[in-house]
Amino acid sequence: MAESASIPVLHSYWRSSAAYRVRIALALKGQPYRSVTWQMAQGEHLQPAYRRLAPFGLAPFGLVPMLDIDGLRLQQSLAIIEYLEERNPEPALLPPGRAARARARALAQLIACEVHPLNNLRALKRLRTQFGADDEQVGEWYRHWCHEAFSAFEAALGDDDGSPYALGDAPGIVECFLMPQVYNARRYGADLAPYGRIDAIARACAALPAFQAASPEHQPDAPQPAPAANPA
Ligand SMILES: N[C@@H](CCC(=O)N[C@@H](CS)C(=O)NCC(=O)O)C(=O)O
Repeated sequence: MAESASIPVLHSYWRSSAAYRVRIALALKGQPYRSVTWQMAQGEHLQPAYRRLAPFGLAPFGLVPMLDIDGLRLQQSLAIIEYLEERNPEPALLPPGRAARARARALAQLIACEVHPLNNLRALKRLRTQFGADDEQVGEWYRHWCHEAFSAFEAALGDDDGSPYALGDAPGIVECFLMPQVYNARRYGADLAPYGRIDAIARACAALPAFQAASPEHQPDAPQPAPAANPA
């Protein structure tokens, strides 16, 4: 059956790592889309204008992203990416073979389920409002969970097999989840030196146009750099 011809709309925020995952997947698939952005820093994702768009009441927290595609409004980055994979199987984001796919999903979920919820905006805000945590303490919290997850992730990647990517010779679902977490980790000053494979994967991905197009600084709502001063 022919898919709807209308261009998908991604509800996004430039710094949202869950939206960043979906942007990478869309770019790797070569799927054009339009962005509608909600300024999370100003709480726009919590306002009725955004919340009423969510179809299944899945947005008690007004979560970003949401993908409007084929007449559906999809939430949860993993579900969205799996939908894109089933809709347009090539280029594949999941590796061939049940066992390899289970491994890829496990690595993606290590990021999505085990660390990201602990580092999310509302969790970090709660540390401040309920426990009076300051910037330094919030940073410590972030880096603690990031190191726990990255240690497990690095171990789960196993020995270097010569490929610059996590599984196989092309980036896929694992990189969709890993790259935004690395971006956040750098933002919070986590030391990535102990994670050689993660660092190598992130460097390989950063060189690819799909990852560059999806990166936070290339989003329409990202702060624009100040224009260079006119040389006298
Ligand atoms: N499990 C969700 C997580 C979505 C999520 O947490 N999004 C963040 C931005 S990265 C958000 O909307 N946070 C709002 C908040 O914490 O108030 C997914 O994978 O899509």
